[in-house]
Amino acid sequence: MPFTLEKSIQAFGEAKKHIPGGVNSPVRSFRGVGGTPPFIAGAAGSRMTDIDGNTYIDYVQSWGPMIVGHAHPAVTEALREALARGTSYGAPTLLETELAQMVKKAFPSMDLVRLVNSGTEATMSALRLARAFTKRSKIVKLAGCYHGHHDSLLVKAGSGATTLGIPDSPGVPEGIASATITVAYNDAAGMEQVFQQYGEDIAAVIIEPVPGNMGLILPREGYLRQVREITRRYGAVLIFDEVMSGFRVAYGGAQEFFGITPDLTCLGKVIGGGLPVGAYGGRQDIMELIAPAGPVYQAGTLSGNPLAMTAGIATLRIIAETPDFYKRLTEATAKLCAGVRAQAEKFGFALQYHQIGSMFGIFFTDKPVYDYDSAKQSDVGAFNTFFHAMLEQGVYLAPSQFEAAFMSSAHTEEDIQATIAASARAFARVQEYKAEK
Ligand code: KE4
Repeated sequence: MPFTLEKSIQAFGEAKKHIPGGVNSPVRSFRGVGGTPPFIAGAAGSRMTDIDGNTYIDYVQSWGPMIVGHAHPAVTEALREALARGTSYGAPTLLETELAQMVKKAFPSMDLVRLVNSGTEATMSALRLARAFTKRSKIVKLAGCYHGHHDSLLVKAGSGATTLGIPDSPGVPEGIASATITVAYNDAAGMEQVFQQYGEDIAAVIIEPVPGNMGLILPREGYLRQVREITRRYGAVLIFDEVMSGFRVAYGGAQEFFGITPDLTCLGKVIGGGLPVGAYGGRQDIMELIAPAGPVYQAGTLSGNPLAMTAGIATLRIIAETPDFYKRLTEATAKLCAGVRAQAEKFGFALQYHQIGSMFGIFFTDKPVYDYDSAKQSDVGAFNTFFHAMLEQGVYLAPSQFEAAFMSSAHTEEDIQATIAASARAFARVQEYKAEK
């Protein structure tokens, strides 16, 4: 059946009449890569099917949550049973305690855990908490890291590397943006310089220990340890935003993988199994400031929702009960990357391949990528050409050079081989693109 997006094109036109940009989250609009986003009709395992009947091997997985694959029978069965007991009570349930205990088991740095509805809520609340705990107002974020859409973090670097932030979106007040300092990732000297200049006023550093929002970037040897040492020396709270890396890089996230203990951790995505869940947690002496235990207010109508808890518990249980879950997932991811790399090298493309656990990313540049500026050197046109050539062959990658891709335990050897074969034809298209440039 020839590849067509005819029905999605119509659906996108209709959606734009009712929803800004036709989507409920900007990156889904394909604005980064051009073209029309397929409207998805359903998904199972490693595959998604759109309303035109095209089927895709899915490496986006709802941007991370679907690590055991779409519509896993154990998850859907647990949800079916939970549905019969109602959808939300606005009152405590045993499920919330169970999920919190599972999270604490995987993340021993989290003495207490508060469940919320999104990663944005988790990071927003963690920052408020860090400011309350330290009685300081400034925060440090890393250029290219994304932590959700709350005002304090929709900020970009000012003119110099260590100047106070300026808004990265209309609607963010200067006063809030200027309390956020942006530093380059993988630059410990720059972090040290910021603390020498503002250290006594810095409440927290919030960092994606393994950034997945500027493409997948890996920390240099010792970098995270240096950040931990600097924040401890100045009494600033170290917040690991593991919304994406948590249960992805390892069961215990990047903090387990690299052996670093943050003061607070933010989670999301996988712990909801595809339903809306976020979480933040960490040191008892900090978390006990959170209402109603303490004075720092944070609340949510649907926080700890029984359906979301059910999907998260079922997902984490599958992971915990599958022998060598991460070993096999990491090996499958490495096999895919090696196969794609071999195809690229046949065309003489020296691209950058990053992989850790079940996360991977390819940068269309022959130069090393270690932070946001170097990531922006990538040939976005080449990536976009590759993206669409893969999509038309039934491989669904993240619609942006500056996102990460994900492998799930539902992906098969056949999926991997089909993806590698599709990449050969996609690189041929990239070669044509380069010849026409
Ligand atoms: P949400 O509010 O979207 O649940 O989480 C925000 C967030 C926080 N921290 C990290 C490290 C994240 O990656 C995210 C959200 N990730 C994006 C993908 N780049 C979600 C996709 C989207 O925005 O639609």
